Amino acid sequence: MARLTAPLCVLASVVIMGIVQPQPAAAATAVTFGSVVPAPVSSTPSAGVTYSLTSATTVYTEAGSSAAAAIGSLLAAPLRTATGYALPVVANSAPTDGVALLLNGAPAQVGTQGYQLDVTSSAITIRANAPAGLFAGVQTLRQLLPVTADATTLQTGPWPVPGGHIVDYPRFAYRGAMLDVARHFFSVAQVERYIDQIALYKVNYLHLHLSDDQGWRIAINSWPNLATYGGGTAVGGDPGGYYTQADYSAIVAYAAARYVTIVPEIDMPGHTNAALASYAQLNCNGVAPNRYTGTNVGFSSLCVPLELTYTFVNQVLGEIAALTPGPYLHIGGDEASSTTAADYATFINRVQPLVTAYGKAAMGWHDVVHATPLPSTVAQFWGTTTSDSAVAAAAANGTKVVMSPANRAYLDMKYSRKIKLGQTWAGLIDVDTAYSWDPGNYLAGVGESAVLGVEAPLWTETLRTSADIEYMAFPRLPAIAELGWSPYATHNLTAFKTRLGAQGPRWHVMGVNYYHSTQVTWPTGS
Ligand code: TNX
Repeated sequence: MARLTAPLCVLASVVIMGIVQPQPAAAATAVTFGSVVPAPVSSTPSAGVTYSLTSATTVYTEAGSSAAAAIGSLLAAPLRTATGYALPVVANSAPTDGVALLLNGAPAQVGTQGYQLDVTSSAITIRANAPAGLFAGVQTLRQLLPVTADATTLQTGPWPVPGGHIVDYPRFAYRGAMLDVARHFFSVAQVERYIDQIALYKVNYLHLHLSDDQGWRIAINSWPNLATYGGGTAVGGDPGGYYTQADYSAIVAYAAARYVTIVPEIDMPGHTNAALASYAQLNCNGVAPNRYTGTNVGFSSLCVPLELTYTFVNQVLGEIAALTPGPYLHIGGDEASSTTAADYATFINRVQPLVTAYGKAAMGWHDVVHATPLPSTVAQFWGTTTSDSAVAAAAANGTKVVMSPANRAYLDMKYSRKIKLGQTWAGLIDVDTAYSWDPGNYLAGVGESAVLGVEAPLWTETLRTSADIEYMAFPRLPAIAELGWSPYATHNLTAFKTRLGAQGPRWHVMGVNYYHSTQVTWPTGS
């Protein structure tokens, strides 16, 4: 298994006889106002100005806002661990000291997801128009604190934050990551760990690929065998697993508290062997296939002429919709090579209204544009070319597109031939390739206004552990996250490699297993 030797000198602590010995100052000087990922819209450092977090610091949150209070607690909890300070969270809408998370006084310009952050010698003030913006501002603040603030053990200060002024808001509304929990199953705790990691980079959607040929991963009460039988397998004969509905709801709630919306995917009509194996009556020939643990694609299809297929799909979508507060249900639709083109269109056109009847919009891999997309349907582009006439025609007709070009944004592609994890079918993707494209000006005929956002999918045929996930996601996920958040005017590969490098010591203290790409400018000596 590919593993990284962590940089040795980036930590502001050394282990002596098993005890972490804090080494002050080193990390405290490392953070600069210009090292935030994703790059803010505008950021102005105040030379010579520093705020110091101390044992007297209070976290103030907008009075009357339980959301602001909850964000304050999410900020304070890990800081208490690292600093040892009490850091009480107190309601106060007009404080004059401490760290303030306020829902008043933000510029209208930052919208509902953006924020304004001011660091003076006496206070840190984050102002937003809505809680999502406060949460985003807190993620920026975390990156302005010394690296050791992210440690999970007590560290020695000081805790300086560089002074300055940031006004920041996203370029695209949808900034996603996808985790394939079907090829390999990942526990609730593992998914939550990934949510924490993506939220740090202002990713606000997590698409969960909940079903595929190799496994069905969510309990459906009306079709119980899907999970109990269809969930029992994984690629390579590895252990399967599934989320109970309570598990899924726990993931949804954990994500929501971090301003991440879950997009559940039931992939169909292809990629359905686990379902077809679980219920013989769903098969056109009435015979259930064996369960499948290989990695081929395109061999399975729901039975399009069969009426029971739509009862099944409707009940599955109904149960998932009831557990999903987010606006999208992803219906897959990719690689349906065992479904005729006519059947494919029939199927997608029958399923889209089932989704909208539950008050949701359908998302689908961009293959769905070969059916007739409803106005609310979102197409997720996963191609490897920069032109696709069918997607362009759909976009011209109003279909919104999420950009996940496989040769840029697929986190399961290898960085280089040398690494063991991952695949190569869409090419090798190191940081340059992941970063060097413009989502709003990439696919012919799909301009900025047709692009809802970007998503970095992580398919898990070759991945089994959280360490595997992290090795593929870091450092590329922050590159895709930056393309989704930052104005293209900030796009600069050289500067990005330095900002990205500054994240390395943070990942190290957080225990994130990242790939030490030679394309990144890691801090000197790391
Ligand atoms: C293609 S991309 C797939 C998945 C695989 C992935 C591996 C897409 C919509 N389908 O079934 O897991 O390649 O990279």
